[in-house]
Amino acid sequence: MRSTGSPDYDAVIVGAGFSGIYLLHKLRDAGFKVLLVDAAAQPGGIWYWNCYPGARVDSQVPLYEFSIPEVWKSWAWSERFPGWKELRAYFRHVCDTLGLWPLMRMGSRVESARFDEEGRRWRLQLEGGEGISTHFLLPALGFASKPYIPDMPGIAAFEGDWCHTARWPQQGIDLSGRRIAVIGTGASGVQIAQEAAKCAEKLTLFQRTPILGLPMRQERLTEDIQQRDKQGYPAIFVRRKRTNGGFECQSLDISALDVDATTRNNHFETLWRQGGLKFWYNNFADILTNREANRYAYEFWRKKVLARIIDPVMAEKLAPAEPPHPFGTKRPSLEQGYYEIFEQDNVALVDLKANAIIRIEPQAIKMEDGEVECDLIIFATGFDAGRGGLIDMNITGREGLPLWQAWEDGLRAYLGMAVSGFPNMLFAYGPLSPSGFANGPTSAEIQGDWICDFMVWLRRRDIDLFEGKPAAETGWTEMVAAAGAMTLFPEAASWYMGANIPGKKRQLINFPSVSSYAALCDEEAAGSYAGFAFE
Ligand code: N01
Repeated sequence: MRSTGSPDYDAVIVGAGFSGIYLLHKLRDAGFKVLLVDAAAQPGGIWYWNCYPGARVDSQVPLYEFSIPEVWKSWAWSERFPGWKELRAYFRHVCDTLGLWPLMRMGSRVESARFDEEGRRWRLQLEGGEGISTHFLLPALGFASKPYIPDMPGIAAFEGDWCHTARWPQQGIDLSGRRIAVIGTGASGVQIAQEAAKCAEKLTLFQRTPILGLPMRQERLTEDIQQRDKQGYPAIFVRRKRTNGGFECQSLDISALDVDATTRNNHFETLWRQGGLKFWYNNFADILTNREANRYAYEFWRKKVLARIIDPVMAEKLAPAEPPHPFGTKRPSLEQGYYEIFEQDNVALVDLKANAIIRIEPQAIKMEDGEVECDLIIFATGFDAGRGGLIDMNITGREGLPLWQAWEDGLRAYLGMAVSGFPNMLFAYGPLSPSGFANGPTSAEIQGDWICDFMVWLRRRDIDLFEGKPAAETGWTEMVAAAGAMTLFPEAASWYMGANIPGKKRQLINFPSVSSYAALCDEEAAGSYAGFAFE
């Protein structure tokens, strides 16, 4: 490394979620001088910030954990779909087992990161004023680190409490006896609503688009059961890298149109009974690419849900005859009694498409028709997915180019990891990688292994600087768009398409298959990283 002495670190990782922790483990073991920083007080990433009642993962044990033997062999879960407290404990277990704590600086926010051309290093400014320098910058912020709160006139004068689900106070909020408004019915809205319905004096959900919820089928797990099942874990961990979603299996290779109605319904029924996201990722081959196949899935889903709702007006709002979007093109949330809460006297639904919010009053939400009194407003309104956290980190590349400006006309990135003009920076779980489409740990391990191998390759050749080539980046960005165009995803106004944020360019922000992604990354390595320029 040239110029004014060595930087403080070979690599600084930002973010202590799955991607950041895995990178730390790999790079430390590969002999790099590495530091991880995170604004949160504890590791866990999303599971630190989203500590609202009911927050839990939608991938069943053992999919949502590392494949590192010393970690999984010494850990047991209490539920098939663990909640945020247990996930946080798991992260502590990982850091204990792998001995990572000395390399982690928690409670330390990166205010800015600037590439110093002269010194060939990244200069990071931490909250509080401390500056550190690093050869490589590895942001691992997750896809959902920047909450989105829509403009709501009057919110500043609201006399009750309000917060976003992803900025839930660490000390918690007691929901009992409150008059609660939940805005948004994505996965976060569903989870908090199920809990609030149990104890709120009044819970009102403000729904713009109905969620197409799938039954979770939660189960308690014992250590004995897991001890027995652990024999099969290594095979599952291998298999999950060979699927599109990073789960243990994937879609069938037959079309929903190539089987008779009985066969089709039998398969739907089997997936439905198994619960979890299987109705999404283990369904017929063309559910997400063919309108007719997709409609069959929707009709099955609707019939199941209608059987659980007594009031026909409510039924049409929650499970309309016309699909709000093709099934599965917004992430289906796993529910636990969600449809039943609307039978309770203390629960109401406002259909925002028929009755929009005009403003927030000091003690109520005022709509076009009427108002809802409340003392707690919960924004479950999602995230500026993919780019939001990275832009907030104030990253500046060559010639003072800020990342937000590089992405002004849309997200672009090579391999979903590198942006030209930003040398020696690779982000994990970022835009145009599988991230939001993929099971987190699967994606974290594929990218973490690849990044570590790349850094070792650079070290062996004494290469000081790398940068994604603009042509490779354009090719990758166009390829992700072309892959998206072959699916029904562009038909939904979802965060997958960047459509949930006013002014954000509509484009598929995730690469649609983990296994193909891994193969392309392997190809890049086998081809001596031809998509990168080196100095
Ligand atoms: O956010 P979302 P989320 N006025 O963007 C509505 C993961 N996750 O936090 O659909 C009124 O999905 C918006 O309406 P519409 C998972 O990958 C996982 O729930 O745009 N409403 C929608 O209903 C998930 O997909 C878990 O019409 C407004 C909601 O807010 C991702 O994170 C749990 C509005 C936002 O839904 C994001 O989920 C939680 C406005 N101006 C999250 N703007 C697990 O189970 C938006 N909305 C693991």
